[in-house]
Parts: sequence; structure tokens; C-alpha cells
Amino acid sequence: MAERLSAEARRQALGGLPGWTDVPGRDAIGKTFVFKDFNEAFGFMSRAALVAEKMDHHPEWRNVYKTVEVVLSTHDAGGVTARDIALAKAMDAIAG
Ligand code: HBI
Repeated sequence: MAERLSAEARRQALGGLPGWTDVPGRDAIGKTFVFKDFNEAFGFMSRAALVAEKMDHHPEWRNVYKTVEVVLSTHDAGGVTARDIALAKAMDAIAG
């Protein structure tokens, strides 16, 4: 089971994740993706969903039209782990 990252490790990891920030009041990281339109946004979610399933690590996300708000945390560990960092990197790669 993945271990929660220390504050320092998390800060380091966030440094390499443009647009991702701490989520206030939670041990989680978040990013809001804005796409050209709903079609692009949903295409991103479709591809990210398949990657999440393959990683067995799933996002908490909300889609309104062309915007997708993503929050990542490892429920089993009660906070941000390397799995969240990996999924964040994968999502950035998908979003392009
Ligand atoms: N996704 N984000 C997230 N956090 C989890 O703890 C998690 C998950 N997906 C699947 C999963 N855990 C299961 O493997 C465990 O609950 C058994």
C-alpha cells in the first residue's frame, strides 16, 4: 500500500506538476483543466478514465462543459501518495 508523502516530498513533486496545487483543508492535490469545448473535455476524461483503471487509481473529478476539476488523493493512505503524483503526470500527458 502506498505511503503518504511527507510535506517536503509533496512540495518537491508539485514542483514538477504545472498547475497542480494543494487542496485547501484536505491532504490532496488538485488541478482545473480547461479545454476548447465539451467534446475535448469529455475526450480527456475518457482517456484518463482508462489510464486510471489500468493504474487502479481513480480521480475525484467534476466536469462542467469544457472544464474538468480534478482532485487526487489515496483514500487507503488518507492522503497524497506517489500514486497520485503518477496519475497527475499521466493526466497532464493526456491533456497535452
Ligand atoms: N483510487 N484515488 C484512489 N484512491 C484509492 O485509495 C484507491 C483508488 N482506486 C482503487 C482502490 N483504491 C482500491 O484498489 C482499494 O480501495 C482496494
